[in-house]
Amino acid sequence: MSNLINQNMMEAIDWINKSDNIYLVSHVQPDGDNIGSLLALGLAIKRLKGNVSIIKVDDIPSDFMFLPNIDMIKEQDINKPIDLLISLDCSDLGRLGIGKEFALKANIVINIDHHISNDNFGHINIVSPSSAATAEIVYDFINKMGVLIDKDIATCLYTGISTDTGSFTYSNTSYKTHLIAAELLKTGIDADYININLYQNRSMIRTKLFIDSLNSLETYLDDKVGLVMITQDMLKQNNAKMEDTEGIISFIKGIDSVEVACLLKEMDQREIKVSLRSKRYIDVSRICSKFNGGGHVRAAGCTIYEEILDAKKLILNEIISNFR
Ligand SMILES: [Mn+2]
Repeated sequence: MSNLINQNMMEAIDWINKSDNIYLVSHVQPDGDNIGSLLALGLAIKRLKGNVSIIKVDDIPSDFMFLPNIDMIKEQDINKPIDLLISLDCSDLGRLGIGKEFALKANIVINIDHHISNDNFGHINIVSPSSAATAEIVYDFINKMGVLIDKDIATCLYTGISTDTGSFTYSNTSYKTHLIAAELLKTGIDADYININLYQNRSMIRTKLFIDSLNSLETYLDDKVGLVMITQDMLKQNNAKMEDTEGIISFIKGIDSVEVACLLKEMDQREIKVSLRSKRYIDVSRICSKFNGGGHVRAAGCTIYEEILDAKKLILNEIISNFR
């Protein structure tokens, strides 16, 4: 860990110790890393201070309802005083959704994240792009707080790390990732139970949407680019929700010839959420930054405010130009 991060962590812990009314928040469209990080740090601060509020900014995907103390994440009253707000796994205020209002109201904002595109919006910024998951940073942070990492906290951190590394297979997985995972396993968490809940729990609705989406797979550049579009019509036909697209993009990336996997999600008629993954050499965060998005070198996203076929053309052009 760098000196600066170390120093900022100590300063952040100082603020936690001297603040009442502490709020935690993370990005909309939650994933395992942000929910795991929220609950882990929430539990740790609760141990230390007796009280903490976690702001619910979006619906929690059913995949994560098994996590201990998941009901700590709930809608909060913006009219109450906010001394300290800690944002987790979020690169900019805009991605906090309703949480942005809370952040603007807070006296102090601490920003803990691992996205390379993080714009350091906090008063204190603990941003470590070399960390595979925000949960890795939170692991160090809780240790520095002097709070014991028990089974509940470990289950949440393990979920964050496992989901953000694709079960320890993505290139962001480091020796440190495994060291932390080993320490978490040492607490006696039930990794089987976590894995079954995370990875062997796909609903039939999701499975049918999956089949449908793969039937519409398009490939470009001698199959180096694989692309799938999920429209509102497809969701309706399958009785599915947008969160049911989970897993599709990594399946496309799993095709031998594919370097860049692209998933377009029609959130609204002129609001297309684009997810990109790359395997070896294309920097997808650079592609997404052209559309005001961002993320990581091998996993990034952006939103294009066009109809889905126009959005497809725009993102494809940008992807293809990155192969030259
Ligand atoms: Mn993350």
